[in-house]
Amino acid sequence: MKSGFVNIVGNPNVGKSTLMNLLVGERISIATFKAQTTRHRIMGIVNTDEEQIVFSDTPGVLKPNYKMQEAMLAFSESALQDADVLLYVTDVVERPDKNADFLQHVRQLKGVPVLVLINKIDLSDQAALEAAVDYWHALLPSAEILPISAKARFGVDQVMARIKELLPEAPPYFDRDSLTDKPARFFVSEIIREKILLYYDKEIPYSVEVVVEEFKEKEKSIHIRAIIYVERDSQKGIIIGHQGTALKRVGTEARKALEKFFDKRIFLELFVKVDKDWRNNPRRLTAYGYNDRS
Ligand SMILES: Nc1nc2c(ncn2[C@@H]2O[C@H](COP(=O)(O)OP(=O)(O)OP(=O)(O)O)[C@@H](O)[C@H]2O)c(=O)[nH]1
Ligand SMILES: [Mg+2]
Repeated sequence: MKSGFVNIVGNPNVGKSTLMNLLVGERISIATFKAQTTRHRIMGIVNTDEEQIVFSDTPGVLKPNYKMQEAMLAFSESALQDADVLLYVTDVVERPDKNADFLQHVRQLKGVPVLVLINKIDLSDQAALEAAVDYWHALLPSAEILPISAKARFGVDQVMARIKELLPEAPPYFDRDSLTDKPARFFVSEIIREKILLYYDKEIPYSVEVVVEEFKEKEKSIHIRAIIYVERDSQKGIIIGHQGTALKRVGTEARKALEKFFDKRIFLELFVKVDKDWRNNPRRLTAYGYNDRS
C-alpha cells in the first residue's frame, strides 16, 4: 500500500484549487478569479486499491497585513512540514520572484520531491514557456518541472502518474472511504463565500466570514441557516443591497450550488451581522477555525 501527503502550495491565484479539484475529481475547494480565495488548508483524498493520496490545498502565499492573513500563511507553511510530495504551483502570468522567503523554505526541504507545475500554459507561447522552465530550473535545481493547464486539463494525468510513482509505502492515514478532513458545514460556508467573492467588489469579500449556525439534514433535503459576518456597519448595507436584492442573489446562487454539491433540496436562510474588526481579533479567528492545524 502506498499512502502520503501531497501538498499544493504557491502564490495566490495561480490555480492551486482548480488543480486540486481536478486531481481529486470533486469540487472540494472553491476557486475564483480573485486572489486569496482559499483561506484554509483543505484536504482532498483519493482512494484506490493500491493508494491513498491525501492532497492539501492551501492559501496563496502572501505577506500578512492582518491576523487572518497570518493564519493563512501558517496554513501554507504547515504544508511544507508534512509533505511527502510537494506540488509548487506557479503560472505563466505571475511575477515569479515574489515571496522569496517561502521559496527559500521550499529549497531547504530535505528528501521531499518537489514538482514545479507551471500552470496556465494555454495563455503562453512556446518561447515564454521555455523561458519560464529555465527560470524555475535555475531557482529550484533539484525540482522536476512540468508545464500544465488546469483549465484545459492538459498535463494533469502526467502529474497524477508522477505522484503515484513518488508516493511512499505506508498504511492509509484516513478511512478508505473518506474524501476530506472537513465537515459538511465547512463546504456550506465556503460555497456561500465563493458567491460573495464573485458578486462584491474591493474589500467586501475579504471582510466576510460565513458561519453555519444550523445544518439539519433530512432524507431528501437540508435546512441551513448561515450568518454572513462583516467587519463594519457600512459593509452590512452593501452585502444586503437595495431592497435586499444583492443578498437575495447570493442566496439563490449559493442554494443552486449547494443542491449540486449535496445532491439534495436545500432550504437556505442567510443573515448578515457585524463582528467588528474580526480579522484582527485572535479569539474570533480561533472561533472561526483559523487556528485549527491538521
Ligand atoms: N487560463 C487559465 N486559467 C486558469 C488555469 N487554471 C486556473 N485558472 C484560473 O485562475 C484563477 C485562479 O484559480 P484558483 O484555482 O482559484 O487559484 P488559487 O491558486 O487556488 O488561488 P488562491 O486560493 O487565491 O491562492 C481562476 O479564475 C481559474 O479559473 C489555467 O490552466 N489556465
Ligand atoms: Mg485557492
